[in-house]
Parts: sequence; structure tokens; C-alpha cells
Amino acid sequence: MNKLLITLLFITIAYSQCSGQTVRFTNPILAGFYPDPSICRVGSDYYLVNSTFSYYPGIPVFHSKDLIHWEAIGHVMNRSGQLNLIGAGVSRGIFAPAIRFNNGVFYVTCTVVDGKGNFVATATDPSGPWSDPVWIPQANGIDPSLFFDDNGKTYLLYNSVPPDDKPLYDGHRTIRMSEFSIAEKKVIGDEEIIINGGSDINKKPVWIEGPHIFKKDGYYFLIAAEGGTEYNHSEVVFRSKKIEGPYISYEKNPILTQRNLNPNRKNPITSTGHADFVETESGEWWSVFLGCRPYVSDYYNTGRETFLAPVKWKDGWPVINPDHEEVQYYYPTPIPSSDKNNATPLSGNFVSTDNFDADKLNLSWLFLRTPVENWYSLNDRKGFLSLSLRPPTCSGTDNPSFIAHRQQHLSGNVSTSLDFTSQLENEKAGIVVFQNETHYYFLCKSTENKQPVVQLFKSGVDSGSSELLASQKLESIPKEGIQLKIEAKGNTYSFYYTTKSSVWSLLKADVDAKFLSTKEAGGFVGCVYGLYATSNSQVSVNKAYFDWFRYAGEDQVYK
Ligand code: 6LW
Repeated sequence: MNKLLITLLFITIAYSQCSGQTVRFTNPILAGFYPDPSICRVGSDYYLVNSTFSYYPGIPVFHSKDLIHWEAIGHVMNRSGQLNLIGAGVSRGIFAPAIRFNNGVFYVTCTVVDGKGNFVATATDPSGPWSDPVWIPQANGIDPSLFFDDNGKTYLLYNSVPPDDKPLYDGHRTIRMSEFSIAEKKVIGDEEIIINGGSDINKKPVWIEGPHIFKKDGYYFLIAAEGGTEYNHSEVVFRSKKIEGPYISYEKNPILTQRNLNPNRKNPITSTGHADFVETESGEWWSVFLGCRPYVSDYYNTGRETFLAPVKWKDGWPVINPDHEEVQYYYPTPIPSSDKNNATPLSGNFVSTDNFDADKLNLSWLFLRTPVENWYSLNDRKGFLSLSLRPPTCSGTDNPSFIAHRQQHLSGNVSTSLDFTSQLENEKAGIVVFQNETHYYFLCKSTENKQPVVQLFKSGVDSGSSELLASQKLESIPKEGIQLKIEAKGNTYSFYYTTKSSVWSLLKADVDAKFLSTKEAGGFVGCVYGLYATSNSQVSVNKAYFDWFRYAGEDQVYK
């Protein structure tokens, strides 16, 4: 690049930063487990939803004016009557949602697996309240998505079983479609198979899913995930002149994948797929999709995150990220923007602290399954989050006293200040880094031989068992309590405590983080840091008081 160009680039960046304009954004735009993104635009407003599985509230709704600064404005499922997840494994429950808008009404279609299946919920205000789910029993499958045709007809498409439910190979699925009555919120007409297998059934494509249809230049374009949501994930596209097909596969499919790249490349973004498209007011096309950031090989603890990349139309077909082989951590901003919204940061490196001095929990906090009792409070002691110690533990499939923040970085730390006293060894409170019921580490304060201790437990692989990795008697404890810290550094976690603020004592260093990776633990979620208190199946009237929670992300790629 010649000197003039470099000078111009610096002037542009300098001007933009002086004027508060953001000239480039960081990926993932939603860091941490925010999988299966779906997006729509209404005027100059963008809305995005993600899967939440057995976390509650279900299906966060994000809003943005520029596709890069996102603010959580509510949840589709935030009433216990809408969604009872008790008994579900953490990666069950709510699978991939899709958000669409038509004639003043927002629609979210989604699936409760092991439950009543596919449903549609509606709202006129995307921040809620959303309707109760209207179940769609005729649609047998997952990943439902609506398409509103310009002739007033509506269609529901979804991933489903192979023809006659007789798979030709493992992973053989179909995309099926039915006309849908928006008035009656039910399928009408016959269901038809519009994609059998995937982009080329002769190559035995697996897991065609996450379908969405768009209409452009007289074509119906159908995009879908293919390859399964791991390393071989991809996005493929088909098109037809008629809504009912036949749909022709793009000869240059997939339009997005990272599976063919050098696995030893620096800071890889992998497993990209499950995309959705949005057209900006200026006619540019962009795609959101899920991707993963392994710290080594195919090990990642931050789950499947939401990325944004440009779409370009080539020979009448859409291609995601056409100017690069690798999905980029930085792209020029799609819409000139300035960092106006003061939402909880979701991208790049940041520090955020919750002092629990509001009268409601921040929307980014997660419960594990649907709370049916009042076991937490922001009013018991102003400026504190109180958790009642209750019998459920995070090894089970009940609703423990557990409020979590996603792990959004490969490196960083979380800390909290905890006022908790107990004479009983079964009573414990602290921070848990949690992937699922059999894969977590719990740093807690408790009692051992009537002495206050800080302990580190590793979950057992059978539900309910756990292994004590470290324990340290606590001498004097100041009235403000103890502070706990978990430090993540890619493939290790280190655990600290202090009774004198800012002088941390190491309890245990370099504990294996791979144990909490998706590769080892399985599932569809990502790690979360939970503020957690339990009486381990005993009755208790005790409470734990958390004064603040601090989160710091320190990923090298953003430095
Ligand atoms: C989602 C489907 C998928 O419904 O996994 O592997 C499911 N891809 O699209 C949960 O993310």
C-alpha cells in the first residue's frame, strides 16, 4: 500500500475516532455462547435472537441501529408459564429461533426439544411482552422459520426427518415447507420436501438445518446450515423461481465454511454456519452466523458465538465473506455509527461490573432452568444480590440458586465479593465455571471441621459426585467478607481468594480448562460463570450475599 494511501487511512481512522465514529467492528459481535443467530430489520432498527437451551429467560432479543452495537431489550420466554425447563439437561430445551417481522407484528419461531416441539410467539413490541407459544404440532423437526411472500401467503420451513423417515445415511435430513396461516397460527396445505439431504445428496451431506428463505431479483433463495454444527459446519444456498421449488443448489456451495483452512492458523475462527441474512437500508447485505474460537486444536469453552460478515452477490448468488478465506476479527463498519448505547459490552475486550444496586437484574444474567421459587433478591440487603441456600445443585436438572454470566473470552477473569457464613459443611457459596451438569469447577467458601475454608471442587462425571481439588483454612475474615476470582487463560483456569482486597492468594493454578470444553463436555452451550449457593440436598435457611461481580475480557486478538 503506498504512502499516500497509508496516510489517508490514518487520517480516516484518526478523524473517525475523534468524531466518536466507529470505523471497524470486532467479531464476534456477540461474544460467548450466543448460537444460531437470526436477524431482521424494521426500518432503521435491527433485531437479533439466539438459542438458549435450558437457560432462562429464553431467547434474548437484541436491538441495534448499526449491526455492531447490540443491546439486550428483553426475552421472548420470560414467564414461567411459557417455558418450564425443569428436568431438562442444559443443552436441551430451546433450540434455534428465527425472528421475522410482517405488518406490524414480530414473529419468533423456535423449538422446545423434549417438549412440545415447534412454536410461534408474537409481539408488537420486540422488547415484549411476547405471546405464549402457539404450538405447531404438524411441523415435525427443528429450526422453524417463516417466509412472508409478497403475494400475502406465508410459509413455514424447518429441518425434518428424511423421506419416509428412512435415512440413507447417518445425518440424512430434509428441509420441509408448508403454507402457514398467520391468522390461525397453524400449518395449512400439504407439507413438502424442498431439500433432500443437502447441496448434493450424492455426497451424503449431513444435518441440513437452520433454513431461511429470501426473495430477490425474482428468485426465492433458500440458505441453510450443512455439515453439522462442529468443525465441518458450513452454509449453503439454493434458489428457485417458484416458492415450492424445485430448488437448485449453487454450484459453488458452500457460501461459508472454515473447514478447509489450515487448522494451525493463528486465532482460528471455526465451525461457521447457521447463518441468516439482512439487507441494510442502503441495500448492502450482511450475514450473522455462528462460529467458534478454539484456544488450541478444536477446544473452545466460549461455545458458538454470533459473528457478522459482508455478503456479496456474485453471478446472481450470495456469498458470505467473499473477500477473505478466513472470517475476520475486524471488518469496516456496515453503517457509520458512534458508540452511543451504554449497553453491557458484548464484543472485543472490556471490563464490566455489576454492583447489584439496581432494582432488577441486568438482562445478561442467566438462570439454569425456570425459577419457580423466589430464592434471590436485590432488596434483602440493598446493593447486594442475595441467594438462598437450597437443596438443588448444579449437578442436577432442577433450578439451583445459580445466576450466571457467559464466559465471553478465552482469557480474562471474573471476581466477586461474598458475605457468607456457615457452620455446616454441606453449605457452600461462591463462583462456578460451568459447562454442564458433569463438567464444572466450583470455587466456594464453606466450613471444614468447624473452621471457615475456601474450597475448589471439580464435578464428577456422574451427576452429583465431585472431587475436592484444593482447600485452604481462612484465618480472620473481615466484615466485608471474602473475595473470589477465577482467571481464564485459554486451556487453564486459576483460582484465587482474598480476605484483604487486592492482595490475591492463589488457591490452585493452571487447572485443565479442556475438561469444560465443548469437545470434552459435548452439548450446544458454552461456559458460564455462575454466582451459586447450595445446601447440597439439605434443608437450609441460610443466605449468601454477593456485593459485586466483575468481568474482565483480555483476549490477545483484540490487544
Ligand atoms: C440447532 C441446529 C443445530 O437447532 O443445533 O447443529 C441445534 N445445529 O441448527 C442447536 O444449536
